[in-house]
Amino acid sequence: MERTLCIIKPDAVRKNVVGEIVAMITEKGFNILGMKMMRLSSADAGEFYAIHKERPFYGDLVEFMTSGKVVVIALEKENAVADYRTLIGATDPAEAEEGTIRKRFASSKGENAAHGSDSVENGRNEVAFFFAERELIG
Ligand code: FUP
Repeated sequence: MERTLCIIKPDAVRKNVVGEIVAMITEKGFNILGMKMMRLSSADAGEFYAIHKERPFYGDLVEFMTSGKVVVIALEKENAVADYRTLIGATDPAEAEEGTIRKRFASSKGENAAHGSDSVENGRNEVAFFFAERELIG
């Protein structure tokens, strides 16, 4: 079983579409192991996106991710990482397929409604970044 991390980003929380996104995820057969609403600190968002530290959009990304509440969701399923990437769609909503979370709810490449882990290893690491093992219910 693979794990992957979903973050429903501040733009989607502000649009009141948390429920619709959770429904899209569970309809695809993902098991929710853990879910919590939180407001990220700059330190947390900066560390989470440390891989992008040298990119020109890093400052705006950290600012956006700390601009309001997020919902972090630990997901499990066979082939979870690739299947969840398919469900969220391309980073840029203009390139995202019909029926994807980003096509429906994202407004730009920066404010794109949902995060998804990009590899099996990152899926496990990103779930562990936000959840203690005892918080995860199989
Ligand atoms: P993704 O894995 O689809 O979330 O995309 P990336 O890991 O490439 O980017 C992570 C986040 O950085 C995106 F969700 C939004 C932000 N970003 C920008 O703001 N501008 C860009 O050109 C690329 C990414």
